[in-house]
Amino acid sequence: MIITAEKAANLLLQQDNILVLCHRNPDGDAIGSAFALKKMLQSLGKKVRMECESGIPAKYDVLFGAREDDGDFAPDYVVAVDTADRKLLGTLGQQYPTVNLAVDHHETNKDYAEFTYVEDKAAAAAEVVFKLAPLLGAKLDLRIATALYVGLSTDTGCFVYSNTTANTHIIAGELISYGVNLGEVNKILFETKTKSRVEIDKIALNSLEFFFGGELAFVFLPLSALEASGVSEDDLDGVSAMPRQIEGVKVGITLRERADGSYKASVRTTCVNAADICAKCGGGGHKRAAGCEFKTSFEEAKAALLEAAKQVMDEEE
Ligand SMILES: [Mn+2]
Repeated sequence: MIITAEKAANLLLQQDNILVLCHRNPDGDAIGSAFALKKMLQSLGKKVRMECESGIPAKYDVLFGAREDDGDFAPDYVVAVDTADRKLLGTLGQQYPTVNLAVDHHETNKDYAEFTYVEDKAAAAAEVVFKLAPLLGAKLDLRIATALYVGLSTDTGCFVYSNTTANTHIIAGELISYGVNLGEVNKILFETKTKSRVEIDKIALNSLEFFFGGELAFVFLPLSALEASGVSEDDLDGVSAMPRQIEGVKVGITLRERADGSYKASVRTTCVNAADICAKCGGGGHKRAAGCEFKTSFEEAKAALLEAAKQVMDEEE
């Protein structure tokens, strides 16, 4: 059931043993918004633990001490942050079959939780959690502000994607006033590349193909290359952004092979609805960034993606 920010805050205020989950293969927004919500609720005297199927990447520990021992207790209330679909919780979705509250910014949220609070115009879940703070009566501090800033800057590509609004900047400005170390945060998030990421960039550029008069760029990352490079999910997100940086490209598709034989597509667009393309293949996401999965052959997955993209590009013309 869809609820308002006020109702979501009231539900949280009634609980004392809370588990905060975020989606597997978490990005800066998933970790930042889940961590910030946890710290806010802890500051109100509640017992709160944060969990993520694939763990918390080390860089978020460097940024705001994201890895900490929250203690082991049986939660009475389960909250999922930045997670549009129960499936994205991975094994935690089976371990905690009832999600009591979802706090999200995905237009495509499946309303899988008992209560769902979505701000679908928000650029990041961090914006949504920021809005909850005064309603909870929780004060921000440097760590919470840094976590929320990391969420905002991750989902807006450092405030350049078209989801960035005046409100995003107003919130960022307030967060910065807590003393967020912008130089360090932005270097870690947007400048530093791992060596394995550079290896994958080489593979990606070599595999690049153009379709539909150069309006669609397609990249394939075979499992052998992914395993040889030791690249992380986080790195792969950066690779996916590359095809649409090319002049004239409206749709960039990165298809990668996974260890179980399935394929994962990341669709990034400049002016075509990426969520619509992925919805035709059973996936979803945002207007400019979406994803879907295939349990078919590579050729079938590629053909389905090209067909879906063509349909949406034609419809929007
Ligand atoms: Mn997000």
